[in-house]
Formats: sequence, C-alpha cells, structure tokens
Amino acid sequence: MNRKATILLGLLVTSTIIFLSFRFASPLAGTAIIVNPNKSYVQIGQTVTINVTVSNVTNLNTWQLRLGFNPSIINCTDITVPDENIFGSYFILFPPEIDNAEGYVLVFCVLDGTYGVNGSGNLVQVEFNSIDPGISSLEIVEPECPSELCDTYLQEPDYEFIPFEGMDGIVIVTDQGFEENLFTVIINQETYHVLIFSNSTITTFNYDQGSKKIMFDATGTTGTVGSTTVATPTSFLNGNVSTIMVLVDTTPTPYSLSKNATHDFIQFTYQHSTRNIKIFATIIGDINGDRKVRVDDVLVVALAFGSNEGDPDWNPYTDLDKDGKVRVNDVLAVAKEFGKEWAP
Ligand SMILES: [Ca+2]
Ligand SMILES: [Ca+2]
Repeated sequence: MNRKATILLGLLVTSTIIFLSFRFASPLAGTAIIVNPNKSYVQIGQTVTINVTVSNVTNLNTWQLRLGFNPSIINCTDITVPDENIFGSYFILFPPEIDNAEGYVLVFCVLDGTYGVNGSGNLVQVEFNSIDPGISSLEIVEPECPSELCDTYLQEPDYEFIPFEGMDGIVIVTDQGFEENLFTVIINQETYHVLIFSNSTITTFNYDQGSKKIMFDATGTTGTVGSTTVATPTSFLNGNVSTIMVLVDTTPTPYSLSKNATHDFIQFTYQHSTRNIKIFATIIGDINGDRKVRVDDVLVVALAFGSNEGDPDWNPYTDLDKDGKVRVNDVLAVAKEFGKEWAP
C-alpha cells in the first residue's frame, strides 16, 4: 500500500470511530434502554436479530417498548422475550403489535407480582427481515408526555415512571456494490458526520449551512438503478418543522425515512448516470422544490388530481395529507400555504 492510501485509510478509520462515538454515546451510570448491537449489518434477504436491554434499573415492575424503523428497508418478523431476561420467568407478555406499514413494534410486559426488580438485563429480542438495501434506524420512541402510555416507558409497582435514556441503533442492509461514504462537516468548531450508503460513486459532497442543503453527485452505470441512504444530523435539514425534499437533478423524488434522536435516514432510488442530488427541508405546499408556494405548485397538485398511491405517475409530494390519494383536500392544503416561502 502506498503512503497516500495509508493516510486516506487512516483518516477513514479515524472518522468512522468518531462517527460511531458521536452517534452512540456510551451508557451513563443512570438507567438506559439500549439497542444491542447498536449497529447491525445484514445481507439483503437475510434476517437480523437485535436485543433491547435495560441497564441500571431500580424497582422495575412494568415496561413498554415502542421501537421505530423504516419498513421500506426492514420488516419485523418475530418478537420474543428471551429466557435470560430482567424478569426471569415471572412475567406476562401481552401480544405485541407489529406494524410493518408505519414501521414500529409495540411490546408490553409486566412482572407477575407486585414487587420490582433491580439491575440490568434483556427486555426483548426483535427479528427483522431485510427488504431493500439501505440504513434503517432502530429508534426507542420516547413519550413527549409520560401520561400518554403509547410509547416506551419503565414503571415501578406503584406506577411511578422510571426516567431512562434511550440508546438507539441502526441496521444496515447491504447488497453487492454498496459502500459507506463518510463525510465530515465542521460548523462553529463542532464536527458533524454525514454517512451516505450507496451503490453509486458519491462525489462533490457539500453541505451549505446558509441554505441548509446537502448536495452531492451520484454516478453509476447507465441502465442500472442507483440506491442511496443519507444519514444526516437532524439539525442539518431542520426537517422537524417542515418537510424534507429530495431532488434528483431537478426532479422531486420519493423517499422513505426513519429517524432517531440525532439523525434522519433518508433512502431513495433513481436511474443511474451522473445525478446531482440535493436534500433539504422545505415548507408544506412546495411541490417542485423551489422553497416557495406558487401557482406552479398548485398546478402540479391539480394535474395529479384523482391519482392514487401505486399509480405509475404517483407523486407523493402532491399527497399533502398522506392518505395515499390526491383529492380536493390536497389542493386546498397547497392553496392554504399559497405565497409562503422557506426561511432558515
Ligand atoms: Ca414551489
Ligand atoms: Ca391526499
């Protein structure tokens, strides 16, 4: 290996370690619910099993787990509580809810008794089948309000909630030709990492802080399908207050999405040649990706009127209320935003 290659490899290894330590802080002394392993690789078509464990818990009597994932990339096929688990053999597992359309599992388990247990151990084992190459987050979904019992929680026998830190994970579904491309962005002396997992050659990566746009070129053999997942810090897109758009050249392109506490994982496909990709947040009602809601956006929705998900010309951006069809509600929703422009 020549010297230049050694340096490059060294940089790559260093940055991978930084990326991992950045994403997955080590468990603190406090109580944590942990996806283990935090990063799994699985070949397309194979199954992968992950454990969800609890550490340093006191007086645990009941737990519920809501684990989110991207159902376009992995589907849940089985949920079991292993023999070696925090409750031993004294537990009641309620029938788990598996939703491979929305992308979550909901598991609820109580100790068979009015006491609590201490320590660390397994909660549950979740098996997934891999559907498509890409990266899916495994997100421990935490409630915004603990009184809403729909998300993940730990409880004492007297129904007191036990505070915890959720340690999310990811699953990377691999296939021939796919590689991880790691890019470093430094903003105000803080280092951020963007991981692009793709079967295209990724070049000219750039993140423009002012316009909050991720840009790069994706190149592959004409006639083949390119597939890319971009794992980006959530703050890069400001995507929580608006909607994420993927432009391939200038065409708004459908994507699937999963999130965790720190990152968005955006997966999309395209026909190969050299494609210019732009990913950014825009406002609701901007259909063509110019970050303004104008008459051309209304026209795109009007032209899609009557179309349904699965149609050959289906444009998910025109389905504003996400009910799988373009109807009068969607036209009204764009009209309501008419005149607005995105601001950083
Ligand atoms: Ca527009
Ligand atoms: Ca609709």
